[in-house]
Amino acid sequence: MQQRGVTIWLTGLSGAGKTTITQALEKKLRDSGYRLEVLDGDVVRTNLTKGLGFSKEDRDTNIRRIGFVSHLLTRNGVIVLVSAISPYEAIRQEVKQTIGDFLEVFVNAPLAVCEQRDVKGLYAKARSGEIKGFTGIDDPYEPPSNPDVECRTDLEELDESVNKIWQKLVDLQYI
Ligand code: GGZ
Repeated sequence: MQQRGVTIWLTGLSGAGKTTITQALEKKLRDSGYRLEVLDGDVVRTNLTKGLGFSKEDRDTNIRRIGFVSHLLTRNGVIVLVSAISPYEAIRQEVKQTIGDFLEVFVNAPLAVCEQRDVKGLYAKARSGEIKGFTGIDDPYEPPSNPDVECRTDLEELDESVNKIWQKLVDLQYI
């Protein structure tokens, strides 16, 4: 199938729902026959960006590398789903400029909600000081100033979030 490449970049706090939305969107796109690739921060950190930590410098390196691979795929007609906290606005903008065909999706849930979900118990560890520099606790998260799509995962159902992104892709004629 002839298809246009685009990077769909999900940014948001740990536990906001980036991976859940990514997996649901991935299934919907695959079921419709689109070629795509998923780059999840958590997974990428075990190979492409293995060894990097969570300082600002390392996070920026992580995002630049993910952005580099996303660019290669996007320009070859692949739909790329990126799921990474990507807490810094400037580097997200840099990647957006480089890739061009790029949608920034703000996966937004209040910190209190993410902390309550605490799927992996990381917030509890961050609060107790066992993990230092945890995004939202003692490390910054800069919300997107002008996201292409915003998903309020504390207020909307998963289907609604996925459909918002889907509709944006339709409107911009990527699908
Ligand atoms: C934030 C951390 C940290 C710190 C480990 N801060 O929710 P998760 O667990 O499964 O995904 C998070 C992941 C963050 O990796 P990213 O590549 O998305 O981050 S960034 O975009 O900022 O480079 C979280 C876990 O790693 N984790 N320590 N200190 N998240």
